Amino acid sequence: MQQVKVGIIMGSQSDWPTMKHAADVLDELGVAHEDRIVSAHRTPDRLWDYGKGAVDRGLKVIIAGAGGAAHLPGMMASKTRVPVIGVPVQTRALSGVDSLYSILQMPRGYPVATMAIGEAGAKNAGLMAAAILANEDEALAERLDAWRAALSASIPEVPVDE
Ligand code: RP5
Repeated sequence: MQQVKVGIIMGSQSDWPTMKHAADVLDELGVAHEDRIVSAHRTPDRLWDYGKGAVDRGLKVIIAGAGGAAHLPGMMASKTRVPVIGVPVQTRALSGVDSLYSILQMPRGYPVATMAIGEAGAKNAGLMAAAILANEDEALAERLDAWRAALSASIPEVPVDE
């Protein structure tokens, strides 16, 4: 079985429809991942244990998605040196701008690589994680190059009336 190198964590079950876009693109690229609910506010001990064990368990990238007062990515970045990619989940009250600012404005010293709000951000987080791993994995690099070429080829040159 493939060693799991990507951890996808999220603050709530309600984040999964967004974070699934990260999982799906990793599946497409043949990258093993684990998916967990880890909440900064509701399960702080779980967050701490996850961050503490991340290096020893062989995780190379953590994708962390949360909404509202989205402290999960930043807290995880404070607990482990495994790179954290943050995904701001779109919220009803403030459309995800709250999530974005909560994740983006880290104090110097503990970076989080922050993606766009919502599904596009989650998908890009998966692609970013794959790109990081592809630096040390030639077969994955080839699959990622092919994925990017296919996307490029799917874009028509001339617009049509719909
Ligand atoms: C955050 O609060 C979660 O990341 C989620 O985006 C948001 C709302 O959570 P639920 O009330 O839907 O569980 O911690």
